[in-house]
Amino acid sequence: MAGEPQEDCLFCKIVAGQVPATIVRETETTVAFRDINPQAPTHVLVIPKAHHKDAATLAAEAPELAADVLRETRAVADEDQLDSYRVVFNTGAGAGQTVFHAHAHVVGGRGLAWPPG
Ligand code: IU
Repeated sequence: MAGEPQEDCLFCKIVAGQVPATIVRETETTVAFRDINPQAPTHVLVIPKAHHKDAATLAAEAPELAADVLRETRAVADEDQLDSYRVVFNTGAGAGQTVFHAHAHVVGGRGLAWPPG
């Protein structure tokens, strides 16, 4: 069923406390933790606690939860005192998505080029 935890999902395991992560914020519906392979001084992932495989599915199945995730990206940026930052949802393997539980990358703390690679 949409949103149910998946046994083989790494991020569901982080939500359940079964896999360690450096958690920076948690709300009733979301968790934010530092990426284990940071690409910038701030590189935090914001995920919904419920399992949705990517941002498109999340927006379609649970739009209020998608808004919660987006709101939390701002809170993460505030916590790290970032005026400028980038929010990225890699969506699909061809765009670099490797973990199929929706997540927003919050990246900042250095200059960011555009277009991205
Ligand atoms: P992607 O957009 O699906 O490629 O992002 C997945 C991210 O999850 C990637 O930046 C990894 O470094 C990160 N990550 C993590 O933070 N903790 C983990 O245990 C694993 C991946 I596996």
